[in-house]
Amino acid sequence: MAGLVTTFGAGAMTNSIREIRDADFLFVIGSNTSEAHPIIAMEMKQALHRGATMVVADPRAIWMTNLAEKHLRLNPGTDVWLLNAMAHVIIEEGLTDEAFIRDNTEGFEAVKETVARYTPEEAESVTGVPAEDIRWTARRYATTERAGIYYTLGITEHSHGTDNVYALSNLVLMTGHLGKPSAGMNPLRGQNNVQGANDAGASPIFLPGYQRVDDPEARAKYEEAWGVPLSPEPGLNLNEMMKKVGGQVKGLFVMGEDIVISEPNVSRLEAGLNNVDFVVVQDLFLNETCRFADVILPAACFAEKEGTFTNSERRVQRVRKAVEPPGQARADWEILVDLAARCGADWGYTSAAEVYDELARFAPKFAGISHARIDEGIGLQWPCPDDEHPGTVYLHEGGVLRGRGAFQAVEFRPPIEMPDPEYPLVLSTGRTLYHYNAATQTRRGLGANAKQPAAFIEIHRRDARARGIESGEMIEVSTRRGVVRCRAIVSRQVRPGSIWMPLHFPDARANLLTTDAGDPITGTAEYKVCAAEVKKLDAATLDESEREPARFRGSYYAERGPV
Ligand SMILES: Nc1nc2c(c(=O)[nH]1)N[C@H]1C(S)=C(S)[C@@H](COP(=O)(O)OP(=O)(O)OC[C@H]3O[C@@H](n4cnc5c(=O)[nH]c(N)nc54)[C@H](O)[C@@H]3O)O[C@H]1N2
Ligand SMILES: Nc1nc2c(c(=O)[nH]1)N[C@H]1C(S)=C(S)[C@@H](COP(=O)(O)OP(=O)(O)OC[C@H]3O[C@@H](n4cnc5c(=O)[nH]c(N)nc54)[C@H](O)[C@@H]3O)O[C@H]1N2
Ligand SMILES: [Mo]
Repeated sequence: MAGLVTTFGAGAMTNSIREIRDADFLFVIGSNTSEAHPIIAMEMKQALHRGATMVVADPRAIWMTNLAEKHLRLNPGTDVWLLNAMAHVIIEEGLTDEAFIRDNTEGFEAVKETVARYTPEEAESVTGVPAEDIRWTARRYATTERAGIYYTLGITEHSHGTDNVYALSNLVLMTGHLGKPSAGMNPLRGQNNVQGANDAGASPIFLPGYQRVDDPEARAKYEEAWGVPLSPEPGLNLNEMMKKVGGQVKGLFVMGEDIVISEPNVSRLEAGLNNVDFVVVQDLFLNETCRFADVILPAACFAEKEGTFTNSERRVQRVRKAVEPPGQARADWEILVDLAARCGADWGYTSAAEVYDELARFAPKFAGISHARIDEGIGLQWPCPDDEHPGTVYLHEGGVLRGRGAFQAVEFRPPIEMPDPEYPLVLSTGRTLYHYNAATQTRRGLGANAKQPAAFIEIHRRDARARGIESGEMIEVSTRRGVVRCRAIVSRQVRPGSIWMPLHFPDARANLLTTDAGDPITGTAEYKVCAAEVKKLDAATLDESEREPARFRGSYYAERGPV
């Protein structure tokens, strides 16, 4: 997201969660908000109660589409067409904010030229969304003062994810929906503290606080502070790194990730893992990746340690130790400090507060934040440049931060793998309310497991019937990369020609199927589209538990069942 970093902040929500309830128009795109961000979905519902209008752009029927004024049910991977056509309408009908464009942005002409070719009528033929709905959405978005965009992985997990984000930010810039309350561009972050990890420099291109590794001034500051030379070369992103495992990458230190569940095209990754010299896993549990580990370091969980978490709205909050860690488990930072000491580096930290002080000392965005300041209250939102600063509720007030917001003209590029006669279905993957990512933490809890005990795939009635598949039966799902078995859930949640499965289950890993093609800028994998086929399994090949569909009754599947 390089462009966004220099123009729009750092890939965080521009606005705050509390502002959502005051929005008058919500454009929710590629976000299954009620299952993946239920707290934010509650804010959205409050806005709807006040009379706000919501449009949801999503290939699937999700809970939020029941509440939306319109559901733009686009074909997977066609967002650039949809968004460019919305820009087309906004320009054609003179709904742009000319003063905002003039004073705050650059590059509008190129976008104008590009989107002129993206007519709503042609967009309808590519996206499947009626041209009139595209026009209506564009008008309402442009002409509502408090109009916010909320997006997640349906936008980013594509080989053209960055293009999708640019196309969205073009809409924000041309309508001037920035630097105001209840508006802006709001990526809803994923894992707890993924924002904090990025802020702290867990990225191949940034030092802490979004200071680029190839910026000589920033580097010099850290070289002096840390007393070591630093490489000016950006490192490998996750996608590139995983492809080099077993080749150029000879060792891995895996901390808080279950890569053999969550990385794409995982059979290729496993082949690589069998070929590396040394693997360390630092985790709460013996996760699936531990099968490949030489050493396992037991870590303490959130309730067993001090520190901070930073949420989607850039709010740095204190986390406090409530219970002692079990056995030999220790806080991640303590393990890392000891490891550094064994390698000859004396980092000298004796508490999480000291680690934070170091972060704040050299990263201007967090300079005014410390454990002491956030011990009371609900934390502080960065940027917070000094000890007196109250924090920043929404970004870009009174003009785009750091100069001008750059428009980026983008052309549609289809997903890397499209359906063909051999693999005629589009497979998409994601998450459900009941499990959390690799499910390391949710498979052990009885409640979530009772609701959703095993892997499943949603398939439209028409495609199921054509293959003689009934709801609840075991089927085989295959792509060019792998095969898994799971239950079929016949459902109109998915469009004809599309199938959908969660990534959560080790017994049927979605990522044996997915492609590891990545976005050229971020490396984010195309988890949302690949070509697949399904077939009914011969009853003779089923084991006892697979033959018994009873445990599916009364569960999540029945609730969602055919609609
Ligand atoms: N219960 C629960 N909550 C979670 C998680 C969890 O595992 N379980 N994980 C957390 C994490 S790490 C993250 S990153 C977030 C993710 O949160 P989300 O991104 O909301 O989760 P996904 O299930 O990946 O769903 C993305 C949505 O995009 C849609 N989509 C798919 N393809 C396309 C497309 O081409 N265009 C458009 N416009 N939409 C598309 C899908 O149908 C789906 O509704 O959730 C977080 N919250
Ligand atoms: N097919 C498909 N694959 C996907 C996605 C998709 O939509 N589709 N989404 C992707 C996304 S957005 C994400 S974020 C990833 C998530 O994938 P992962 O990061 O692999 O999954 P998680 O379950 O979030 O957590 C990983 C591990 O962190 C451990 N852990 C939790 N707390 C701590 C701690 O405090 N310290 C330490 N050391 N360990 C801890 C857990 O026990 C668990 O083993 O999956 C990605 N993979
Ligand atoms: Mo995520």
